[in-house]
Amino acid sequence: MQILPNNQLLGATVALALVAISAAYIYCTSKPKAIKVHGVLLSTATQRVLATLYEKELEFELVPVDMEAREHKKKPFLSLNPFGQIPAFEDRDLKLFESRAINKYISHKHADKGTRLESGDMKQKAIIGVWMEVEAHQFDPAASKLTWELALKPVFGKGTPDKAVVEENEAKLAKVLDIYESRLAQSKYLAGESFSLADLHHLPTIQYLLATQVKKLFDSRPHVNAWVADITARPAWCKVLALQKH
Ligand SMILES: N[C@@H](CCC(=O)N[C@@H](CS)C(=O)NCC(=O)O)C(=O)O
Repeated sequence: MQILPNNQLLGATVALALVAISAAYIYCTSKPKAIKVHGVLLSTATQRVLATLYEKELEFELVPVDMEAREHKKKPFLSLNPFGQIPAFEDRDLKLFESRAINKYISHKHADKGTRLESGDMKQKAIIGVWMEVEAHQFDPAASKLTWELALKPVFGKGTPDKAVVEENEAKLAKVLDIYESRLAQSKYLAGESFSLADLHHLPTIQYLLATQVKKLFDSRPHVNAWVADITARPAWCKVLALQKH
């Protein structure tokens, strides 16, 4: 028995399909995301985590923190990070802070998704671990001070760069970059032939410093220069930069 003529039946089927697709779209886009990053886009530590999430092709929600209102120093933010710093991270019931630890968790949990940022091989894992520590303890102290003095102080209207601090930290960073230059003459990336978290962790400060006088320290070292060009052009990193333009 035919209830509707053929063309009406087709029309009704298409309409039903459209309703179902729209409902699925609305559900997916409005569904609360399991991963939440509490932070701000100008923050280097927040950017470090976002770069990893994009490399891993994971969905997340960026929850803005009103730093001017010192929201990060008050409850309820302090329950996410008792040190009152951004970013803070939530994956359902798991709450983490410290950008590098967050990144290790993400890359471990989602080892097979998106870009491989760590290695299953013990020796390779250890080498990546060494260069992650180098970034945190050798590179970042000088790079962060220079980022603050030369790139962020002007943005926040906090006065002019302190020349002595800049000089001291340029000298420190130059020494670190000499070691990077020899390392990168041996392998394309810091921990070997593949991009890893060890490289990724450098991105936020390098990106800021490229717009300052410190760029010369990268440019003058050919292997460092090629590495910087390579890692700052990664699509995942470009997505982090694009977020800042919105
Ligand atoms: N080691 C921490 C550093 C976090 C950090 O210094 N966050 C900065 C923004 S990039 C911050 O919250 N600054 C405000 C403050 O320390 O009061 C990490 O990697 O997550």
